Amino acid sequence: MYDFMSRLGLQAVNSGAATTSGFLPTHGPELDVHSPIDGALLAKVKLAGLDEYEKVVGEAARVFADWRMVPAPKRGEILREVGDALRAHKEDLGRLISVEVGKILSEGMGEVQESVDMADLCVGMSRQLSGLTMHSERPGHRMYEQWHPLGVVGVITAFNFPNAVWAWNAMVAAAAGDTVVWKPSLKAPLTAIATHRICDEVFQKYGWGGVFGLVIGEDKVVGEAMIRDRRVPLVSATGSTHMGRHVGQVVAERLGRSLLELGGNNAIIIHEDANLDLALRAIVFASCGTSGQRCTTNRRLFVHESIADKLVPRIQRAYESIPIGNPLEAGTLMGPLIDEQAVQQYLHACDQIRAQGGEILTGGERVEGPGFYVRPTLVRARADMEICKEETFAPILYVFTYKDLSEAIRLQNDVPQGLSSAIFTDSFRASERFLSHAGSDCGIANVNIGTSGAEIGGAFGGEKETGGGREAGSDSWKAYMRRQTCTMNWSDELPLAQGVRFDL
Ligand code: UN1
Repeated sequence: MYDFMSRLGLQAVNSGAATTSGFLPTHGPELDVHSPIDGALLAKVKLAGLDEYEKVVGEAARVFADWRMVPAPKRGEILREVGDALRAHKEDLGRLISVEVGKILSEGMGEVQESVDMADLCVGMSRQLSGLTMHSERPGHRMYEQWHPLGVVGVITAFNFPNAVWAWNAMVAAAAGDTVVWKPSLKAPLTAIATHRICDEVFQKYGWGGVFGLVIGEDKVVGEAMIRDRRVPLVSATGSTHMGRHVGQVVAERLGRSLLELGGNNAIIIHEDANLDLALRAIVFASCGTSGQRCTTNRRLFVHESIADKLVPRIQRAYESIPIGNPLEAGTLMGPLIDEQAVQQYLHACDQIRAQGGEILTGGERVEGPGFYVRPTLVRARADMEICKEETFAPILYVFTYKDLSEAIRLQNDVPQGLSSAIFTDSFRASERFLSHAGSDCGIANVNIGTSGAEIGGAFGGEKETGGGREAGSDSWKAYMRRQTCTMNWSDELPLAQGVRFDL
């Protein structure tokens, strides 16, 4: 047990007892939580069953009735304190994320910063939930639209961003006047518990316990209950396309809303005039950062044939020297994968690559010893390799060469997923083509930066099998509210629209 874990209030969890704020069950099946760093047992967490799910969702629905009536800027004031509370715990939470999911400390802290940024953004957003006014075609009439809180928002998160992706949703939802029920990944429950505790404490202080709820349980128990629950008008889910397809279908069946942030198969195009020093750093961060376990990880690289011989060996050297190891140690750039299953999937993908005629330039194997470490893998790929169209959640990069930009853009788009994309070029024409209607088909398109590490101010999400959802900044808040169009008649007449006459 690490010191910072007790500072985050996790000792009670470790002994299997209920925590002080009583949001974890006291009985029921227990989950062992291990660190991917060395496999050490970190804690035991009691899993929620349907009873606890009922309790938390019932509470969220009850609290919603009052929370929605609090003026949005007042809701924002509470979020300001939530942001401060996260700031105060940034170091400990960042460490917990490193220990629980294996990302390097700087990325663990960066993730908490992303949540702080979300809280800050939503303080301002709470004063900007504005609708439009329209000119009525009828004299003495006025039309406008307003945005109302929606209800209980279900938030299903993945292990790889166990803190920030919840914040993308929860902060916006709370500003919008919704309440939130969080179902985190069972691969990262401790970060969820600590995050929930920090934020819930602020809400409790103002008498608003229940705005944020947490249910840690199995997909097939609490996940299924949530997606079928008509008291949950919006389910926001992050994870694999396979999971999202199921969530989307079940929620659609009851005509609920879903907001899906699913698999990516992101690519970087290196134009012939690219600054290769810049490109190299971006490629390695985007492809190896978080050990290739971001939805925004760069998985494919299209290099102009005239510069491939210069760039590819440099990437290979960087891959061969990247420091792999304990993510808490300074200097480490790649920590472990999340678990043994992830290592097996990586090894299976490497077998497929060989079977499909790909040439592994470096990597393709696990690092011997305890924990779940693998080598970053660089592949000279063939255009017809089926595996390049799939998302393998591991540090594997497929390199292709191309002759002209249209071909590169076509190949980049020729996958089922559509999350993030980038081009490296100093050419105005090339970057504009990449960003044009006939350019990248992804939700994110960058010039001279990699595919990952998006800021929260923009709307985050992607097209096609990535699910179409948009979270975090810009006008993403609209998904968390319901729009109402209002027409006001201040005249003494009752004219009908479209010139219809209906005289009694
Ligand atoms: C994810 O991997 O699910 O753009 C989210 C990024 C981060 C968020 C990634 N800000 O890489």
